[in-house]
Order: sequence, then C-alpha cells, then structure tokens
Amino acid sequence: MEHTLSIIKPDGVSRGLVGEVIKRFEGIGIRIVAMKMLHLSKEEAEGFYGVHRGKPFFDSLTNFMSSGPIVVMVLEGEDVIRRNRELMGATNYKEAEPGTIRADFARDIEKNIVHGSDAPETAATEIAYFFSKLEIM
Ligand code: 3AN
Repeated sequence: MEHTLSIIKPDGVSRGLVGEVIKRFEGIGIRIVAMKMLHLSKEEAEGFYGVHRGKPFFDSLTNFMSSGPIVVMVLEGEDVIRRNRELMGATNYKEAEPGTIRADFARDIEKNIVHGSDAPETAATEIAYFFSKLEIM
C-alpha cells in the first residue's frame, strides 16, 4: 500500500474547498490516514519547498504558502501518488485535464489549491516533514 502527502493550500482553505477536495479523494477510494490544519511560518514553508530554492517563484511561493492555514493529509491507497496527481491535474491549471481539481478551481499557477508528492522518495520526506509515525493511522 502506497502513501503520499496532500496539502490543501491557503487558497483552497480560504475558498472553502476542503470538503470538495476530500470528497474527490474518498470518492475514488483513497483513504485519509492522517490529517491536520497548520499555519506555516515563512521558514517552515521554505523548508518544505527546499528543492525550489533559487527558482524565480521561490519567494512568492513560500510567502503564499505561509499566508494562511493549510490542511495537510497523508493519503493511502494503491498507486496513490499517481492517482492523487491525476485528480490534481497539471501544475499549470491551463494545462490541467478537465474535471481535475486544478482545472475546476485554480486561477493561478502558484495559487493552485493542492499539492501532492510526485514520487515515493519525496512522499516519504514530505510526510515526515509534517507527521510523526504515531500520527499516521
Ligand atoms: P506540483 O505542485 O504540481 O508538483 P511543483 O512541485 O513543480 O508542482 O511546484 C511546486 C509549486 O510551485 C506549485 N504547486 C506551484 O504553486 C509553484 N510553481 C511551480 N512552477 C511555478 C511557476 N512556473 N510559476 C509560479 N509558481 C510555480
């Protein structure tokens, strides 16, 4: 059984899309095995997005990610990394498949509602950034 990290970003929380996103996960049999709401500091957002340090959008992205509460979840299921990314749609909402979360709700490449790990190694690192083993059901 595979695990991945999902984040409902500040725009998703402030726009009242938490239930909508969770409904899509549960609707295709993805299980939520850990969940919490957090408000990251700028430093915590920079730590999470460390791989993007130096990119032109790094400062703006980490400002945005620390601008309000987020919901972080560990998702469990077969092939869940790929299936979650399929539900999310492409990073750029303009390229996202119709019916995906980003195609339906995102209006900005940066404020794109959700984050999902992109590979087993990043999933493990990202899950450990937010959750201890004791918090994962
Ligand atoms: P994804 O979240 O689709 O895996 P990543 O990990 O490549 O995308 O990028 C992390 C986040 O950085 C994206 N969710 C988006 O908010 C932001 N981002 C990525 N590329 C750009 C870009 N070209 N311009 C502005 N923001 C970007």
